[in-house]
Amino acid sequence: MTSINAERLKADLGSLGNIGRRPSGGLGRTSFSAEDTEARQWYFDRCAEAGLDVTVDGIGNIIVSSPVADELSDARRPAVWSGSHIDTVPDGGAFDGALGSIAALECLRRIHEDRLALDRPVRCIVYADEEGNYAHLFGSRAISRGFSRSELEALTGRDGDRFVDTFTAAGGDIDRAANAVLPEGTIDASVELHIEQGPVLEVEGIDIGVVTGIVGLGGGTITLRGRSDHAGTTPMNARKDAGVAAGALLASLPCIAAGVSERAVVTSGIVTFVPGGANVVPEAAHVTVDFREPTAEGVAALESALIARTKAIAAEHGLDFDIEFEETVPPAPLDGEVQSIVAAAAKGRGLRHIPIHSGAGHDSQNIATVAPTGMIFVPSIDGRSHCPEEDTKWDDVANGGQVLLDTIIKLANR
Ligand code: HGY
Ligand code: MN
Ligand code: MN
Repeated sequence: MTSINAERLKADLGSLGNIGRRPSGGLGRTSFSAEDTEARQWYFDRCAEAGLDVTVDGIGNIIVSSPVADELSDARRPAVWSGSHIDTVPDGGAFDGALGSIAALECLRRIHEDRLALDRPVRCIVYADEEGNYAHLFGSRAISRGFSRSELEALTGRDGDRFVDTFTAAGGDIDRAANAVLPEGTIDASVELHIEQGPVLEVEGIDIGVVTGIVGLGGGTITLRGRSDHAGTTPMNARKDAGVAAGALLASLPCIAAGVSERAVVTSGIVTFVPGGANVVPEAAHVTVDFREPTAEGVAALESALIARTKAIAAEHGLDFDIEFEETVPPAPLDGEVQSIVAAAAKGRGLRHIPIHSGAGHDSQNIATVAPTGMIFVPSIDGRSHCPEEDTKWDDVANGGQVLLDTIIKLANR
């Protein structure tokens, strides 16, 4: 059985984890930013070092192949894909996405180095903008569902930049981006290694999570529009204060989630007041919302509840409002056969494993719409993620990498 080079995997995770490091100790590699571009160049260098071939598709996904392995396999057959992302949330951790991206590269390097003759070719992928600076799970969505040119032109990032401007400045071509959908049947099967980003595996003393499905999610921006006034001379009962209305909306989020189900979650991570003066009653408040539930009905119910609550608050405060929601990303059940192969791989390595549902969104939920797809989780220390404290034990990193390699080989030869 082929083994990963765990030391190399660990070293690569360590060096990628130094790119985009913030004073807080967290990582800031927002997609298509200078830090993300530096990380992508680092990744290209690792591929070149290993003698692997790299292409970048129309939306910026990086696709890696081994000329040696392709020579030995039937390169005309659809490929087994594995990968994740290397962009991060604004102050994120060193394992979210990076683990699955580097481990997939390590698997392809080992297949390449050992000249494994597999029945199917293997590709490792780095998906662009998984963290949704422009749209949730952007890169994998663009190759599975696609974005029209007008949709791409309407996209803006967290910092208010237009996607087309940032993307073209980073060397992207919008015409290619609008035509990035994969030809049907390109992917034979897909498997992604990822940290759990929750507490279950650690609390239950489990090594490997065999992911059964991924949560559905939606999001966007709710804008409440009032009137700017002097903070000192305007009586409280004469205001159209968008800030106070935004506060009422934020305070109602727990109740909105509980009103849908125990597993529903709603988050607002960015609130912007306009004009943003401490002594000015805000005329507008832009409130981002991210909402999730394991079922499509639950996601739809959250969206309707947020709209209804916004309408009620706007009426109560005498304000106008706008709501701009992205198209929701459907929940994805993962493939039964791939799950069994992951479970058998974990068992084969003497690792404790359980089925587990993902409350985090992943590129795999888009890829699952075009190919049989599975995911492998490893424990997160204290269940923390999307923060500088995000951490995973090196033994778990090595276990995850090995189970990923065993799974890829099994998928390629099944
Ligand atoms: O938001 C998520 O669940 C993922 O990290 N993009
Ligand atoms: Mn993430
Ligand atoms: Mn992730």
